[in-house]
Amino acid sequence: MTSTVHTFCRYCMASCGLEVTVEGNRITKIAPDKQNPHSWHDFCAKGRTANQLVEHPRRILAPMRRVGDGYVEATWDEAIRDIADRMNALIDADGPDAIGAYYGNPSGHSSSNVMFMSAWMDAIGTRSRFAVGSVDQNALHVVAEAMFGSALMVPVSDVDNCDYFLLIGTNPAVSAWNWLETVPGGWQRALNRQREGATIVVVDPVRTESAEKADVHLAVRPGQDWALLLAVVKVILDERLEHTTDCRDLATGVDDLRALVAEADLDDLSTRCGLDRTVIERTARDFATARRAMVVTRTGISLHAAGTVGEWLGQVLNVITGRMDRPGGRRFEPGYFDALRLAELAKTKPHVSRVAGREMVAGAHALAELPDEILTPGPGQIRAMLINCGNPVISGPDGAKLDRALAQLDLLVVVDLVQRESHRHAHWLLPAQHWLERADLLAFTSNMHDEPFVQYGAKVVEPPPDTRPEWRMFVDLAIAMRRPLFGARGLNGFIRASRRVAAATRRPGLAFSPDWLDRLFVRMSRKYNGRRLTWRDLMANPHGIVLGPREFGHFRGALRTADKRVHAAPPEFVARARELLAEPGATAPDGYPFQLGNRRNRHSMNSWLNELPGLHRSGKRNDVLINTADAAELGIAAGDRVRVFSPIGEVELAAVLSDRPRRGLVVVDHGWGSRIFDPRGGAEPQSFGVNRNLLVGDEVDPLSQTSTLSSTYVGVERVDP
Ligand SMILES: Nc1nc2c(c(=O)[nH]1)N[C@H]1C(S)=C(S)[C@@H](COP(=O)(O)OP(=O)(O)OC[C@H]3O[C@@H](n4cnc5c(=O)[nH]c(N)nc54)[C@H](O)[C@@H]3O)O[C@H]1N2
Ligand SMILES: Nc1nc2c(c(=O)[nH]1)N[C@H]1C(S)=C(S)[C@@H](COP(=O)(O)OP(=O)(O)OC[C@H]3O[C@@H](n4cnc5c(=O)[nH]c(N)nc54)[C@H](O)[C@@H]3O)O[C@H]1N2
Ligand code: SF4
Ligand SMILES: [Mo]
Repeated sequence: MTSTVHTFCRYCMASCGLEVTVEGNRITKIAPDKQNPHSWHDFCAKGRTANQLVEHPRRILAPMRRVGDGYVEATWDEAIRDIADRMNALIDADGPDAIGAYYGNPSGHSSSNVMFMSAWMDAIGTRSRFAVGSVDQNALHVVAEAMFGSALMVPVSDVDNCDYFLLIGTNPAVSAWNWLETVPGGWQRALNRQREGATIVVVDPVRTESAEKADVHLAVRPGQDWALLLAVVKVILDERLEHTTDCRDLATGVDDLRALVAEADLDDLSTRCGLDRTVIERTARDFATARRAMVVTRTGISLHAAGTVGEWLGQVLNVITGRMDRPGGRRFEPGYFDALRLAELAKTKPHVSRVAGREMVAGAHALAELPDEILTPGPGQIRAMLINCGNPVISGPDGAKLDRALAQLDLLVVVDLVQRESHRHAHWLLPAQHWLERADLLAFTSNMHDEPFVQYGAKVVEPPPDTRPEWRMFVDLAIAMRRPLFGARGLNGFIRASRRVAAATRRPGLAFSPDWLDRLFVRMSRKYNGRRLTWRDLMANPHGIVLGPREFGHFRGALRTADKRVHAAPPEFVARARELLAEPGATAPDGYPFQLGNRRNRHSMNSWLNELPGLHRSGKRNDVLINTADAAELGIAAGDRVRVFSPIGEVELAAVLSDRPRRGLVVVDHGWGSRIFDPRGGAEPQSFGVNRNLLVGDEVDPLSQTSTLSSTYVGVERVDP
């Protein structure tokens, strides 16, 4: 029997609407859902081939326990019992921090995963929490918290009304317009605006696919956007080009900004960022005087030591030139559900890490600290880890050190679809479910859509019988460990009672599931046209519902700062900027004259779709992109084997010569070099390309604790054949 299901893709925040054809329980076709009123416009080959991961030949299909060098299948009862007993024994001996946990990017695309993982971490009381934010968007959280009062307050881009786009450290032509916002077809829409006369400026050390189409490409020195942005702010404030009303009424701290820029010298900043002073001045004037404009910042800024300062100054530009909450600028979308409020309730207690002595950011410690927290003996040492939706050996810094650390754990539990590099030492592999096998209603991201929109992400096929959703694993684990979910007494008993009732009455719907919370959040929804959203509305509209027009005027009221103003100059950011100004300009250390840049591929998703045949030609690897003039000096020709090395590691790849990267920058795609193991069949691991993060050390941006994945200095040499 053939049926059609409408849902949306949960690989990236573009959240493309999908029309999926199913025969029996098998997906035969995935196409864009052109009846989706909001979000199908970025539809790409990753979404089109998403069934390949569902049917991955090496997929983990039942809990698997390590025995010697291999794995054997076990029941869920055995798995949960064994993990619970071993974790409880470690907690009894060493305290709760002996149990560490890491959650990666895909966990955020599920409505229940992170919530119940947090419930479980709260249950056991561990503070050994690590998350993908420290290799991605922590700077955004830190800046949003300090300036707007909530780490989750992320203004969205009003692309269709913008006349001047200043895009910094982002390549939307490849990555889609997404970080913590969903702007469907954002890049195409920006190009449409360009055809209507808008200007697109791309700031990137590489002439990317996006930079190619831009009106202006500013090839900034890697890691020095803060200097460029400070210079732009300086020109605007010195020349009195700011938006006087917003600087007086909406924001506080503009005088502190004035004091800061008075100490900076334009020529010095220009030297630091490697861009001509006249170009900076022109950019500042054009941006400030454009009718409608926005700054958009992304991972190209955040993955550097000055990432938070860069992210902050990007938002400062939006604020001081009157772009917040105005057409063509950055708007606050309230969403159908108040995620900011929930985030306040779910706030993690502050904690200082044992070895590095650093605070948590956005509820977790930095991934860069994880190896030492495992390797350093003493009270609080991590002895067991749970990795949920993550591949931190590939995605995080110094993968070799993390791999060594993971190897020495008493217990490593992995929750994933496939066993990858970070999972090779796992004692237990717990089989998760693909988003095509589950329903999601993403209340937490409802204020990240660029128009008021909601869609119930329907389940398309039934999951393999012995796989489970993550929330269920966390609930069962907490119950088996006899530790109260969310740290709230009574909840475990309630869930168990609901399961007993469901079993006795043979009505599985009576057993607790996160579906209940989704329904509750819908019941709490904001009113549109005088009425609240209902569950029935959602079910009756499988393509999703545009709840109303884009509204302006919600920003001020949504601010969570005590004085309801934007804090334009949080003291810790100003102090850090002064520190950066006092440091001499960045210079390469002896023997490592190049900086290691980074790229994404349209057909890869971080470290996890590279092996799928529908996405990459067979034998596809990552290579190293070298500026043609640099290559000539090094005696490297196209196709040569090249060694790229840093003080902590080396990798070998084929050279591709190009004038796209700035001189002094070599670029290697991230996410490659992850082996794919075969726990069921026992076949040899497969591997594609090399992991460029093996070259990255544990340096972090001190304000956001984000790893400096895009600043590493490396040497480059030809490998003699
Ligand atoms: N050099 C460099 N490094 C980077 C970046 C960069 O730009 N440059 N980018 C960074 C960024 S932005 C990110 S987000 C991180 C990503 O870092 P991570 O999130 O740690 O790693 P991923 O590569 O996304 O791996 C995700 C894992 O989740 C599994 N998975 C997929 N769906 C599900 C699911 O529904 N349930 C479960 N349980 N598992 C699932 C996949 O099989 C895969 O093993 O990498 C960061 N690392
Ligand atoms: N196809 C595909 N799409 C994706 C993903 C994917 O893996 N594949 N990942 C998704 C995820 S998890 C995320 S977080 C987003 C990320 O979305 P983006 O942040 O747009 O990611 P990138 O395409 O890596 O673009 C980052 C750009 O920053 C540039 N850059 C590096 N260093 C600097 C610098 O110092 N200054 C400036 N100005 N630029 C610099 C790089 O050259 C690169 O072009 O993409 C999402 N979309
Ligand atoms: S992976 Fe592709 S299809 Fe899926 S949401 Fe992102 S852009 Fe859309
Ligand atoms: Mo990311």
